[in-house]
Amino acid sequence: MSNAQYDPNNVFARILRGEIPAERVCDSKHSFAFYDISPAAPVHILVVPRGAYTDFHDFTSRASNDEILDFWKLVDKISAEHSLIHHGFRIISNIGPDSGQEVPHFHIHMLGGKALGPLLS
Ligand code: IU
Repeated sequence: MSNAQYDPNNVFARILRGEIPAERVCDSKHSFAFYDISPAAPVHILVVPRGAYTDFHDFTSRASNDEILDFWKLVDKISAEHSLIHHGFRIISNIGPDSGQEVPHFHIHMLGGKALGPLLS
């Protein structure tokens, strides 16, 4: 199924194509994880699907079950390998204009490595 809304030149699409660099964390068949260039916590990892999805709703409604499972399994693997699971961590996904989503390729932020405090502060 096509997605006319998707901008194939957004920065994460370009990272996925290897056109601009990113510090890889790990990857899987359908997903890729890298460090946020401007970390908001000691550990700040972004996880993206390789497929062309603009946001969480687009991903959840159009991606295959295989892609969705692959994505969340990679998130869980990262949380274990980076010891986030032991102390706790936060997952955030900005979705659309009210959220301030900057990059229109679905991604989640994994934040941890310290006590993060209230979500909105
Ligand atoms: P947002 O949820 O779309 O607002 O988050 C975009 C994130 O992408 C933000 O935290 C940026 O620091 C991050 N980022 C990046 O890691 N590498 C880049 O080249 C660019 C943005 I542009």
